[in-house]
Amino acid sequence: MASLQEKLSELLPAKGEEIKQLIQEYGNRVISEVTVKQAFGGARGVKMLICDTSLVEPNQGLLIRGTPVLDLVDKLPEEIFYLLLTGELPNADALKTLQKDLKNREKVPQYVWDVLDATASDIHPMTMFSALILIMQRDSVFAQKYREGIPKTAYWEPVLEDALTLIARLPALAAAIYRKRFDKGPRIDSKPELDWGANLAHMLGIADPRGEFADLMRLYMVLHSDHEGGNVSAHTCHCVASALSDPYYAVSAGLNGLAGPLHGLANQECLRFVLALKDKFGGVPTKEQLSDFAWETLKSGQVIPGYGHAVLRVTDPRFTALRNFGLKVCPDDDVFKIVDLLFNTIPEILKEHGKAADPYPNVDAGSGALLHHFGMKEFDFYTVLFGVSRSLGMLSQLILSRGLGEAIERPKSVSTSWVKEQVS
Ligand code: HAX
Repeated sequence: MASLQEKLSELLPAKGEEIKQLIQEYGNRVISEVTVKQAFGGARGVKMLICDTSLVEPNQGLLIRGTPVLDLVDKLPEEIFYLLLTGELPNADALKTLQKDLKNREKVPQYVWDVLDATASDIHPMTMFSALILIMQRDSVFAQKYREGIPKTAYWEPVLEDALTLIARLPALAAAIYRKRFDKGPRIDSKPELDWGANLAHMLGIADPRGEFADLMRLYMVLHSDHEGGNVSAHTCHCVASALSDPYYAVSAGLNGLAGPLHGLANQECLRFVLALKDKFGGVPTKEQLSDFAWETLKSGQVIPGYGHAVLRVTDPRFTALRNFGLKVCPDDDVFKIVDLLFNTIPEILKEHGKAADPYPNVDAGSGALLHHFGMKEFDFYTVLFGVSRSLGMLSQLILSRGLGEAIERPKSVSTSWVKEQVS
């Protein structure tokens, strides 16, 4: 059975050679330029990062290694991790090997539980999640091997070790945070026979007689896994790891970016918005009521959460996947109905409002309603689930970065007066 380690040992040298040649032949060719607006505007659209795991096409949405995400919705998150890293879906043997490897690494050390048990229970779940990952830095094989002086060409191997251990432990960490933070009772032990996503569902302890919540967790983990290299979480993780900080430091940092309201926290803002609508109108509003509410929100200077995107210019296919799931599993749920009504109303309003470059729903517009349907009503927790999934992408990108010997990030900054001089 070929392991992920063996597969990468095969792939990385050829890829490294391809990049070396590209730099040798075309190292001075220009692939992007930066306008003043971009320099002050979050470097939007500036092509200055390499990411081979996935691509976000403005008119198509997320492609994982070239495959549209909507064609991957029936895959397991473990398969997606393998795909992100290698460019291929694993065959049955390779999947089994990866799943076994993850099972062998999933036990969270007691010192981590001691830290969780000692934290105040009103700390935000994302803070707990990021902190526990940071605490596990103590176990970093990469940090240890680096101290021992391994060669640069071998960096990726202990990074992969750390990544697999981290991924294996994330479901138990997330579930334990949920149970502690929201008084759900003691931690639930992992079940050896369950796949990674179903095990997360099991350890969260949500009642799931039909296995639909486990299906949702698998889907959720697939959809949120990666979104190319420039989003705040992936880019932060990449930047921190480029200093050869180990995966625990880097993923914890990436998650701190994910915790922002314009990024991963948007899913909880979205549900808050939907529930505010439901409260105000005592159920599903009419299209007119919803439209008035949306205009009030916009006129008060707030954004409509779950709508708009820095790159996308169409309905996010990840939203479509979640909506399809909702239409199958909970079409009559009031909260889901409001999400659907927003989908049919907001784009026209945002077009008329005339500001948002993308008036369509992003992934965060629908995910909260589905979690809410299954009784997970603690929306402060939602970004943790996003984080478990996004770690798959951040870590694949990180392993490849080390495997391909990428340099420390150090773009040049300039002052406002320098810009003024340039343009005058
Ligand atoms: N409602 C109202 N106004 C919006 C808007 C929305 N949903 N989306 C964008 N705009 C406004 C912006 O605030 C901006 O206004 P100003 O010129 O006054 O500053 C203007 O439209 C242009 O912005 P943009 O170029 O379309 O969008 P950006 O690339 O700057 O920002 C955001 C993209 C996702 C941050 C933005 O669309 C937004 O705030 N959306 C709502 C929050 C949200 O859903 N975030 C989740 C994004 C998905 C994600 O990354 N998840 O992790």
